[in-house]
Amino acid sequence: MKYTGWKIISDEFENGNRQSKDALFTVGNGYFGIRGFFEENGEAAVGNGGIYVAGIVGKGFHKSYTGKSRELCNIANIFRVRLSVNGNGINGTEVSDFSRTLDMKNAVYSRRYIWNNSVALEFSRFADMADVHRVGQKIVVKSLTDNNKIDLYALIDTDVVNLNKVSCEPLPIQPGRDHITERKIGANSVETVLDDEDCTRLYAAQKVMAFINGKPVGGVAYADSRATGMRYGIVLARDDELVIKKVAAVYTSKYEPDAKEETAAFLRTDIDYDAVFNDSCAEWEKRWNAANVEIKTDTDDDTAVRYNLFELMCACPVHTDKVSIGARGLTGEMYEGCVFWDTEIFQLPFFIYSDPAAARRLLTFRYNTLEQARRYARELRMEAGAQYPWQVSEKGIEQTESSAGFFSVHLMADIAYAIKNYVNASGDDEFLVSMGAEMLIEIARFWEKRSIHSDFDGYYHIMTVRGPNEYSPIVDDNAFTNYMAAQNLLYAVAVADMLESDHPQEYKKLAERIGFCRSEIKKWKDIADNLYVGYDEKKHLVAEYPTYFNRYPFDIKKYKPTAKRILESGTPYDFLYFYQITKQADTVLLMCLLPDLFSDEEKKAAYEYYEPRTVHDSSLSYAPHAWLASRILKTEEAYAYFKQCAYLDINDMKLNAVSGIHFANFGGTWMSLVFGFCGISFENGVLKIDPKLPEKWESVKLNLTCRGENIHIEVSKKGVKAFSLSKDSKIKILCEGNE
Ligand code: IFM
Repeated sequence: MKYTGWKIISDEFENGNRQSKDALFTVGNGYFGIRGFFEENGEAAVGNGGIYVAGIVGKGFHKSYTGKSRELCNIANIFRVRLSVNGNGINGTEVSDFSRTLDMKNAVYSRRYIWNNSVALEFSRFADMADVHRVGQKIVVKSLTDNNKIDLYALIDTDVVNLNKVSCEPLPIQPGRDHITERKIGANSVETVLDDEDCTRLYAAQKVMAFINGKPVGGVAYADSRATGMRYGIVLARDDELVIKKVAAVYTSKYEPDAKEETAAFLRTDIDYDAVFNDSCAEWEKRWNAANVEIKTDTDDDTAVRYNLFELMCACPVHTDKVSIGARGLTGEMYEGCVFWDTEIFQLPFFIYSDPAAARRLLTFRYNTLEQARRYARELRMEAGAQYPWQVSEKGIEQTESSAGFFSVHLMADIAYAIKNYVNASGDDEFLVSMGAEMLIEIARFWEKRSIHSDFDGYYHIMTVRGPNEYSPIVDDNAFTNYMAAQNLLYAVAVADMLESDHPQEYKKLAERIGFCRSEIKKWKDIADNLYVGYDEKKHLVAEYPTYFNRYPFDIKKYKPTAKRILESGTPYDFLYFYQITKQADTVLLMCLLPDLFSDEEKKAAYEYYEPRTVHDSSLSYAPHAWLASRILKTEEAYAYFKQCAYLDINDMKLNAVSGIHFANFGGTWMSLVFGFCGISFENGVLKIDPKLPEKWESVKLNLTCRGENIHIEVSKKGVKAFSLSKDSKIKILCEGNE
């Protein structure tokens, strides 16, 4: 892999094993996620791609714990190309000078190679950030020899199947299911019906233009039973260049009520590819202005971090709050586009501080699914409150394949934590009044039902939970869960008080609507003050859960000799309960999220105890380790963990990027840099910067959005420079303790 600041480039052709890097080269705009697949022929069924549209799913076949299961759906291939040169279809042999590039500045993925020493080919594509329903594709065929007879079809092809859900198994990926039940093939447009419960209709249309040496050239309309488009039969002399420029648009009946009309309108409009591309670049420029991080270093870290941020922005819905970002975004079918706590705890902070409107939309998704969460709580026999499903579909329905989701209740705390985080940084009180307060009250009610008072020891206990450490699937008093729950309860009390005093009308309406009564608050305070957490006084050590210390030691090196998870090296899942083994950051993460509740001594004790017992069998583990290690001044150890985050997918360190890249980790990379190395925190209008940069970095420059102000920060070995770009800044900045 080559890194050039704004670009990452791979020149490995990897014939037969090509899909392993497809997810890595995904471009998107929150509506589309488009893997880096090859659009030209020669890829057989798995060459379909995937192109995913947020919230567009087909009928599922795996067993979900509740509800109907569904699969993220690979839509019609709007980039399909059939190409032959002198009657020979181009294929994976006779390829030279191959490279594929992700240009993150303009959000373009391109590939180039020479085929059979006769033509130089370049394919590039982008998902339009200015109008998210659109994509652009450009194909350049340059003749390297005389009289090359080119036959090129630029198509929309409905002959697609999903990739396979279990595609983290050894390559090549096996083709999955065809989710299209009906196809209407028109002239440069298709209408497909999916097999989901809504029988979603998906409309795709395209406009194609062709040029030889810059001069427009006509094509012939083409259609068969599955595909439609334009065909160009052309003879190229040496050095002649055929350029195809295409803009395609997709609308769906699930989210766009006028989908059919919108598609027809697109076909009627004159579309200028270059203008569409320029508008998209202009949108990306705005995003980068707010989000870019520059690291001065002689390593590749600057580009690698940018890659993490780029993919986060590609996955974030800008067009709706009816969907959120899945654990693997729209880059693969693992977890089927479902949303976990990954969004609130790991991804959201980046958006809170770079694009608060996007952060608000992501939280609004939780508000939009609050009713389903209430229903889920009742199904689970909880008489009050809301339980958000652990692995949730776009409709707010549980998709976890086992009952494990039921126990992963820290999600409620994570959502409430995220609301507080967002409101603190954005100052968006309107969100708190109109949506946040209701979610917080329902979550507080959930904790009230979930905590049990013991007359034996006088404490409240939250029993039978799965904390972030999923290798201890059912424990009592997980410290992460209990601490976070207590904070939620206190915040819910504060917000209810604020609402009653500052917004009495809204308070009254809400209280009536959800039957809320002040007397509930008393109990919340009592629970928050008396929730039990195991603690070793002598060692200043917080217990992940009280019986953790009594379990058997586990020899990680022996049982996890490779990067593969422990389970894949033959240790049965049920055996793991016996051991002091932590799948992913748990207490370590807690110390990062609530740093003011723990002393430096406790942070150090937690890191030193749990780090050697953590197997990092989840991509959510490295970032909290980098973050906490940097805060306790183990800077080089922190840097080693940071490297695992920043390059996790680029180097396919989890050996499963093929089934989708890891979005929690992308957010984790940002957090370990901003909150960890730069030591940035923002609370109650005060921005603190207390950095400790790794040896290999000379400086870091970044912008943060706090309470509507744009703050520019430069951290270097020599010191810190930070200022607000607003004239009447209300933010107090403390650099290493100095105002
Ligand atoms: O949410 C995570 C979980 O913490 C670990 N397993 C994968 C999930 C999705 O990323």
